[in-house]
Amino acid sequence: MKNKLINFDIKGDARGSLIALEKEHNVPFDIKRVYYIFDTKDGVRRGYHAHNNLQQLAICVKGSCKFLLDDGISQEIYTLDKPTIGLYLEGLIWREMFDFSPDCVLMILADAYYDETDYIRDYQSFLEQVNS
Ligand code: T46
Repeated sequence: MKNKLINFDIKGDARGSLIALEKEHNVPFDIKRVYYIFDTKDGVRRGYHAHNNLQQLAICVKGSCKFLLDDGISQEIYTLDKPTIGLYLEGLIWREMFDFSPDCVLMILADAYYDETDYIRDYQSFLEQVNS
């Protein structure tokens, strides 16, 4: 899987911490959209889809959650529990997000505007596409 964790430099001083996200410096794509997921109810699992053509960077800016990534062959679980790391998502990857802490704010940067036709929401269709 090409997905990977990116560590961000902290611009810290006596007042506290600051992280800047910039195209090409620590975000490997042109940012067209930012959305965030918060107030996720206990026990909820989200996602259950892949994308045909979308790069994203997921950052848990508060609290924690987990990502299950599945490339059709193997599965990996990533824990996002600090605002200093981002999970880069690209390629044909099935994703599920779970174990959201009550205070979790999951921010996601994307390289394209929202487009429902880019989603593969059926797991069998996803597997067929992986193997085609
Ligand atoms: C992804 C994972 C990590 C919009 O109107 N605009 C948007 O930019 C997004 C992302 C969603 N929506 C609407 C579509 C649905 O009516 O918001 C509602 C919830 O979206 P969805 O069920 O797709 O949310 P998740 O948490 O399952 O998945 C989201 C992203 O959609 C997806 O691209 O990779 O987070």
